[in-house]
Amino acid sequence: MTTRLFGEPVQRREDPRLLTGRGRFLDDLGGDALAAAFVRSPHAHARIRDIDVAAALDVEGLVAVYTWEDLPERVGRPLPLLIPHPALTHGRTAYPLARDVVRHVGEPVVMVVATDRYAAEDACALIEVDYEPLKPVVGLEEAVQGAQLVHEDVPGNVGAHLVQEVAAADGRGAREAIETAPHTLAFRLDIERSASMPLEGRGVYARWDGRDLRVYSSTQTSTSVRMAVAAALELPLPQVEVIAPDVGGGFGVKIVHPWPEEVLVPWAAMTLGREIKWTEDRREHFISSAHERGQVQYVRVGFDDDGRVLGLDVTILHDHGAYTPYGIIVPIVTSTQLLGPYRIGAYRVEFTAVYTNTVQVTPYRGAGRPQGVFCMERTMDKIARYLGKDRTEVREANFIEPDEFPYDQGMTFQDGRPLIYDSGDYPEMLRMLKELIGWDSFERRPGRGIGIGCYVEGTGVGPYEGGHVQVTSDGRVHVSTGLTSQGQGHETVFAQIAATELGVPIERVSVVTGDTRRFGYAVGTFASRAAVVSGNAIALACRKVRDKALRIAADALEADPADLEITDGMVHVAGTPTASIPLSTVAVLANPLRYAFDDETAKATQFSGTTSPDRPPVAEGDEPGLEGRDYYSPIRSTFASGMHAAIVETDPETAEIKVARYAVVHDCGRLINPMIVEGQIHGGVAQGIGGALYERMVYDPHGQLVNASFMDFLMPYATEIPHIETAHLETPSPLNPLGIKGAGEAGVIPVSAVIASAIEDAEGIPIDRMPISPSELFDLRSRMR
Ligand code: MCN
Repeated sequence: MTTRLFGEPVQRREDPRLLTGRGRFLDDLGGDALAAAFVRSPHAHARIRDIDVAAALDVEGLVAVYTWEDLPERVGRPLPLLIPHPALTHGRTAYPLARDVVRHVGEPVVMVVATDRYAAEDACALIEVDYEPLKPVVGLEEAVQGAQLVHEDVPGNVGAHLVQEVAAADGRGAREAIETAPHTLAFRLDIERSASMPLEGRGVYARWDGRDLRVYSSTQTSTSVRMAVAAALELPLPQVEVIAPDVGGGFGVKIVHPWPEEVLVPWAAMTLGREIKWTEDRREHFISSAHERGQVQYVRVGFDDDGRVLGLDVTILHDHGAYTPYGIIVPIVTSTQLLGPYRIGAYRVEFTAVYTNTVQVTPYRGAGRPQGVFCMERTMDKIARYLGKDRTEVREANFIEPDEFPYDQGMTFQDGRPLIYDSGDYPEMLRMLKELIGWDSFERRPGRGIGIGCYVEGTGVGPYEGGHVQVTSDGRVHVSTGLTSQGQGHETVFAQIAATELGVPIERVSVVTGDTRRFGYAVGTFASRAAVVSGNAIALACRKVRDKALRIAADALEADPADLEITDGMVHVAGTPTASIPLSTVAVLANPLRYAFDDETAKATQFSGTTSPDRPPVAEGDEPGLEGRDYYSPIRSTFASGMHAAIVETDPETAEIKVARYAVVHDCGRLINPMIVEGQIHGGVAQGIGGALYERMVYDPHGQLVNASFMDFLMPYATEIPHIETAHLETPSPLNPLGIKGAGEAGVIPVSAVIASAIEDAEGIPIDRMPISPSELFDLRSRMR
């Protein structure tokens, strides 16, 4: 049995439980709880004149009705603005229940608590809210005109404006470099809104026992929900526990905290002294959670005869929806990571984030990068087309070379840290991709095209994560970390890390995530950070435990700790497996208070283990037990990278678009589990194909989301997703002990750019917007004729 499991395609340990219906998701809990439901605004923009709840009070089973007026000061104030930034001069967040103005369809206005959801929904239907409709602001163009304001005190609807500029080596700015470049191009790109669509929506279930509050939430960040709830309800942190049970997907939307419901449900549970649960329905998810993407980009580029970019000037209009709970992280990621694997002469990027009367925008898998990559990769393709060169040749001309790492792009990230690429090998990656897809032998013909897209992704952001590792006297290893899991396979990969570090069979390792009772200090699962940040923290905690185990075993074996190693759960002198002691025994020796149960006599005994009479049972500075805790706090992001290629076929009559082949070369440093990484990439590519060809939020001029259901919002089925061919390149990160980089968002990032590249190749028509449907391609063809 091997214990060197790091890097092995170990089967996902969580799957048998989840696939046989033994998962416990939010709605599987709290069967006896009261149900909450919400009256939500039917208007995109309106003033609330009056709320009449009288008719609802007669509904059988009704327990309570709350409007903003009923909330105590700390609960009723605007929700937190999580990541402030100096450029976000007019950040705005919603009240948990609308106070006087509603700013998008779906905004919660009244909360109802009843004995069951039917009664709660019946009561909601009887509540009359008197609205004075205001003119809504829908769409970026309307927002920038500023004739109508989303927030009365935000002039021009501009929440944030930021310019970042990196000069060329000769000191010239991007605009000057473009003016004097041999060739220039200018164009506009449109990326429509989409959103995370986890199978399980949001949900929260709370119970209060008069002293402690326990909250279950379908969240990506239980520790932050805990802090937010404790602050809002004025409870000391130790009296609040937040547990993320099994979570059926998140894809970004569940990092926002607290959601209004995450404050209101616990508050009502405390107020009524009853258990309360709310689970989001699909329509609520569409109109009351968060969306993303949604940008218009104006691009100017100057380049030389080889296609080398001398200057790039990008102006971005970013649609923020009605509120900015997550600050301006999305446009910041777009603007700072847009440059990808390229060494660009001079770069200027300017973005304006504007408010509209639509659902707020917060990060969705890829978090601003798909938009940035769409911009950069469309630019590369256009340069190639202009110069009549192969698209890969132009990319190669611009690549950062392997000997240029660490490479500083000159940009500053949200947290004020510089964006420095730590490692990578882009030319080799391109060579691998071309071979995988057969780029050089591709037979182009009308209606059949090949496309390419390259990207880098800053992953593993801080500030920190922790790991706790305990070996019990039965030789089992219990690992806990505070971040949550939504399907990424953490139970497996963290067990692989612990098994490898401690030299124990993986069957003996168990992993707990997302439970503040087990681990209170954590940040959360987003930004492809769990493997890097928690993974390294767990490895460091294991190393502490290992050192202690070797110390104790050395005493017992009368050996030098330096001569010992652990294999298959046995500590032994290297090269002499007979001189050994099981890790389980080491765990017993680590605790001077022993407890033993005799099966024959069915008697338990408890006693203090023998120690030397001249030293205390627990040495000064030591702790009882074989366990350890450690934290890992990255100095800055580590940069994963990837290149994708696709072959697309378009129907000459119907303009139907089919992705015939899809190939990925990916570099996330050292792989913990290649099978899980491939699964992550496959899921991401599928999501990306959705974004490229199907998924969009369609608002009418009144701000109504007209496709707010799975009947109308198209998502790809397995039948639309081709087999995805994957190859890995491993350039270890020099920044962290395990040499890893993140992988969770990688699949989705370049897909729109790749599909656009392939359709353009098949059709000979510029594809400057995403998504693109058959009818839009049909229209483009008609216009080109
Ligand atoms: N991994 C690995 N080796 C590496 C890097 C990663 O084996 N060198 C493994 C990790 O151990 C983990 C998985 O790949 O099991 C993803 O790792 P990581 O990149 O650290 O991403 P996170 O675990 O932090 O997950 C977050 C990421 C994000 S940001 C979104 S959005 C997303 C995603 O993961 N949402 C998901 N993948 C998802 N997958 C599912 N099923 N559901 C979601 O909601």
